[in-house]
Amino acid sequence: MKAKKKNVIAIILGGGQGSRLYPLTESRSKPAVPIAGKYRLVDIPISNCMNSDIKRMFVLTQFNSASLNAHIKNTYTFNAFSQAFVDILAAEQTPDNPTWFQGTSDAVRQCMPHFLNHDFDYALILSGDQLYQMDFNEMIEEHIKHEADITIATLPVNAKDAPEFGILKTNADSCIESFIEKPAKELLPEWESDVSEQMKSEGKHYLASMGIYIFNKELLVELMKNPDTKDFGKEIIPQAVGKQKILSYQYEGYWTDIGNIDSFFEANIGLTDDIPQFNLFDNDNKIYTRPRLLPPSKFHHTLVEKSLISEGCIIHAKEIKKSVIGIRSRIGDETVIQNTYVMGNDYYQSIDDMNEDKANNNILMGIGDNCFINNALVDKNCRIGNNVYINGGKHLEDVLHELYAIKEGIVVIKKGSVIPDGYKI
Ligand code: ADQ
Ligand code: ADP
Repeated sequence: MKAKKKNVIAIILGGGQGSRLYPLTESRSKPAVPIAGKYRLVDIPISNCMNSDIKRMFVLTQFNSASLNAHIKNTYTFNAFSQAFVDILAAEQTPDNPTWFQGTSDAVRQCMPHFLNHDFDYALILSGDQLYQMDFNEMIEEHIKHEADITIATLPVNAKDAPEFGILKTNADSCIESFIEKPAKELLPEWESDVSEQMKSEGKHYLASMGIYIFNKELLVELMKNPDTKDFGKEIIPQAVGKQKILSYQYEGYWTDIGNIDSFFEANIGLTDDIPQFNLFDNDNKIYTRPRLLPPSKFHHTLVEKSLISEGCIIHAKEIKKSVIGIRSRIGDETVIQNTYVMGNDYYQSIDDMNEDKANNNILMGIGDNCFINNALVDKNCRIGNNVYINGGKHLEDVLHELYAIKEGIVVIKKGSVIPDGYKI
């Protein structure tokens, strides 16, 4: 029998209000948040799709920021004969639909007419805020082989993390027999699964949904007809259990949610480990992003330890440790940066511009001289003066300030903030 053609579109859920990543999402949509110095969040699921040969992608977002548009338009330009595309679909008000997306499946439901303009047999639904590398072809092959209606990617998690996820149990054929969205801790004992010895030894006894789904087209069309169901985890999946054949596709590689400040920070700083769990240095699984044609980074006399330095930086600093430094960063003399993600700048200041700023006692773009920055996220286009002291850590309480926010001890300097000389946090 001839193998069935894998005719797949990808639907990337680009985020609701983005409140968990605030203030990084104050002026941009979540998929446009810069990650790892030179990428944006949306590059991760898009790259996974491209590396899996899935080249028709929709990014669903609550609002369409200029930076997301520019990034997608300038990055994912395909040959006219390839049929490949990345389309941004933003929540839109129409006469019958005055509201924003009310949840993940509501977002898919509202965009259904756009998907149906294309020929497809399977829809691959992905989250936009996860860091992982996965070959979706294997998952699609399993879906087809088992003649499933829905397939969910799953991974074993421990009891501490289980209440954050959809938790499920399968039968001997890996079909999902029961599912509960974000179970209370007290309910967990009923939800243990028979996981591999390796996972047991790591205390990971529960099978969690990764929020990655394959749906057969006809079923998706049918399920999306009901405007009362708004969310995949809360409604669509639990209601499909027992009615549809739902396969669990178990994954045991590195995967992490980067939907809040704490996990976003950890994921970025984790890239500076000796052997990071997420591999940016992989010939076969490239992470795509915008080719910006920036010059090489230039250092004066800096001790750099376990750090990622992006292109186009001019760095005088004394010391950079366990940090990720983004494109076009400028860092002044004697400055020390530790455990920090500096996102960089969108453009350079010209020499004339800098001289004018100096003459007017304005602070230059980038980070000044003699600063100390630890446990922080510095958003793009900030102007941090001289002798600034920012020491994040658990000793700090959560704060929302005009220039910055503190969340779980991480100091987030807002995009474009001007931090005066000698400022202390
Ligand atoms: P959560 O991650 O809590 O649980 P949710 O917050 O709904 O689910 O987000 C899923 C994805 O959809 C995220 O990428 C999010 O940004 C995006 N999203 C949310 N609301 C959206 C909207 N209105 N429009 C567009 N995109 C939106 C889900 C499942 C769990 C599963 C975890 C795995 O419900 O069962 O275990 O994902 O992370
Ligand atoms: P990234 O992909 O991280 O945004 P870009 O190369 O796209 O990096 O950055 C260029 C962005 O900065 C563009 O959106 C551009 O319009 C903006 N930009 C360029 N020069 C200036 C400037 N002088 N002032 C403000 N914004 C600028």
